[in-house]
Amino acid sequence: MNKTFTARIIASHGRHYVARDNSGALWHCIARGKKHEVAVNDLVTLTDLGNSGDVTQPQAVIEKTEPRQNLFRRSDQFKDKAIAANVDQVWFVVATEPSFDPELLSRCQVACAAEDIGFTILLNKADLLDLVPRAEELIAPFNALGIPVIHTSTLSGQGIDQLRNQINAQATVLTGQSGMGKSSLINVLVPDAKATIGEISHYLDTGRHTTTTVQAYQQEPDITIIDVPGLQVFGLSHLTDEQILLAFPEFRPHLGDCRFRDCRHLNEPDCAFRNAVDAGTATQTRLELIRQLLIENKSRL
Ligand SMILES: Nc1nc2c(ncn2[C@@H]2O[C@H](COP(=O)(O)OP(=O)(O)OP(=O)(O)O)[C@@H](O)[C@H]2O)c(=O)[nH]1
Ligand SMILES: [Mg+2]
Ligand SMILES: [Zn+2]
Repeated sequence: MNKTFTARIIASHGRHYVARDNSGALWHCIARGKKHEVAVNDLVTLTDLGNSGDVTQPQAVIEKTEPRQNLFRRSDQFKDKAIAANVDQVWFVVATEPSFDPELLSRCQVACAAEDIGFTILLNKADLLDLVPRAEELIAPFNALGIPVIHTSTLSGQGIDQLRNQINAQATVLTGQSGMGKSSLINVLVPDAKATIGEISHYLDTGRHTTTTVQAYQQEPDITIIDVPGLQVFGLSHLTDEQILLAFPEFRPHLGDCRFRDCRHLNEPDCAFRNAVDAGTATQTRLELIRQLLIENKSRL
C-alpha cells in the first residue's frame, strides 16, 4: 500500500501544488476530486504516488485538508479563489510608483476583517521621496480607520526591521497590485527566498520575474511569509450582507440606527450611514463601496 503522511502546501499554480513534508522534502501534488479546495499554507494528508519516472519530482495526491483557522480568498460571481489558509496577517503593499487603486485596498481590508485577519498597509519605495506625499494622501483615510501604515524601502532598508518584528511567528501574506515590490520585500526578509523560487519554478514550470504562483517561504524558527501574484480585482461575492457591513469599522457603530430596517443606505430618510458621512466620521467613497458590494451581492447567482 502507498504511504500516507501529512505535509504543508507551500505553492499553488492552477490545480497544481507543491507540498513540503516533515523531513523537508518537496512533493508535486494534485487534489483528488474537482470540488476539493486547497490553498497555500493548508495542512494536508498526502498519498505517495511514487516518482513517475522523474526522481526529482515525487508525486502525491492530496486526500484531505485539515480544518483551517481561516481562508484568505476573493471571489466573483463564477469562482471562489482561495489565496492562502491559516493566515494571521495580510500586508497590503502599495508604492510611491506605480500608482495604485484605493478601492482594491478597501476591498482587501473588508476580506481580512471578515476572516479575522490582521491588516497592515506597507507604503513601499519610500526612497522615492518626491512621490511620498501623494501616496500618503491616498492612504490617509485608511490610517484614520486605525489601520497601521509602515513606510518601507528595499533599497534604503527603511522599515525592514519593523517588518521583521511584526512577523514574529505570524503567518503573513503580501498582496497588492503588480509592481509594488512584494517579491522584493520577501527577498530582503527571507535570505534564501531566491533559491526557493528557483526550486518551485522547477516544480511548476513557471517563470521567475513577475510572480505567477502563490508561494510560501519558511525560515526557522518561525517565519512564514506568502507571496501572491499582483491583483487587479478583488471580488467579495463570498461574503453575506451582514459580513460586509460588519467589516467597515467606521460604519459599525451605526448598524441598526437607520430609520428603515431594510435601508440600502441610498436615499432613504434618516439613514445613519449617510449621517455619519455628513458628520465627517466616514467617507462618501467608503459608503459607495458598501452600496456597490451590496449590489454585487444581490446579483450573485
Ligand atoms: N525604488 C524602489 N524600487 C523598488 C523597491 N522595491 C521594489 N522595487 C522595484 O519595483 C519593481 C517591482 O518589484 P517586484 O518585487 O517584482 O513587485 P511585485 O509586487 O512582486 O510584482 P508582481 O510579482 O508582478 O505582483 C522592481 O523593478 C523592483 O526593483 C523599493 O523599495 N524602492
Ligand atoms: Mg512578485
Ligand atoms: Zn441607511
